[in-house]
Amino acid sequence: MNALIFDVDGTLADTEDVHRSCFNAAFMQGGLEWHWPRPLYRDLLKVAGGKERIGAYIDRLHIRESHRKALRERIPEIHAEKTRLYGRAVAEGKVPLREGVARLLEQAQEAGWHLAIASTTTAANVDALLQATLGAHALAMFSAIACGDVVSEKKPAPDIYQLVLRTLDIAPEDAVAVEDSVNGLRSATAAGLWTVVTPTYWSEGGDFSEAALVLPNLAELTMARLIELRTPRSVDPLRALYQGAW
Ligand code: XBP
Ligand code: MG
Repeated sequence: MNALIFDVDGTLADTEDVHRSCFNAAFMQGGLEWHWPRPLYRDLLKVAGGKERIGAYIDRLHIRESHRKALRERIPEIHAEKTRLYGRAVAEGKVPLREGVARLLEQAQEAGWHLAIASTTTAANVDALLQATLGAHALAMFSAIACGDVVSEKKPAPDIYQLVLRTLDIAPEDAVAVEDSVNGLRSATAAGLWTVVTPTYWSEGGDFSEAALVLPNLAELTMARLIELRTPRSVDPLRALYQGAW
């Protein structure tokens, strides 16, 4: 059996601006005078994972080491508030699925493929997004959901994809990953996966040279086309000779 493994943030939905607003709101509620405008957030996205991203930001601040240490200790509390705010925003329907996603999920199921999730984001965020966009039974559509801190090394390390492959008990050659970012692509390809990339504003312009396919969105991809692209074409020697392919 084959599997289609989806990243969440940027791939299933363009979530990052809502993440960004929730980070900013959590900073304000925590009495911190931090604000992440879009260009800064785009740069900070090079660090996968919200807690790690806050840590990277604290590391950039020109402050005393004792102050830095105190701020670092506050990361779990700040991030928990950000997660609460994000879950509420998603449940209110603020984040729709990207174009083509719902149809591709449906076609993959019809074709008898497993559906799976490999994400850096917190599990509660994934649950909230899937249920708000695909309905109450959304979680049951996926044969494996791996996210957040279940692995010690987040993307671009291959761990999260390797975990999904182990859970499904399938080889990388029998799966396809769908990603939106350089970190995600590196993670999936390091796990040996054939990867489709659909960038967003937050990830466009990255080096996607290792991707099997780069598309502006998934509206351009059908399951039939994906299966065709994945299947190594048998060469008809006579036809190849006439077409000068030898
Ligand atoms: C997504 C992320 C996430 C979100 C924030 O990466 O990096 O960290 O921005 O989520 P990917 P949390 O799409 O490559 O998995 O705050 O829950 O960590
Ligand atoms: Mg992503």
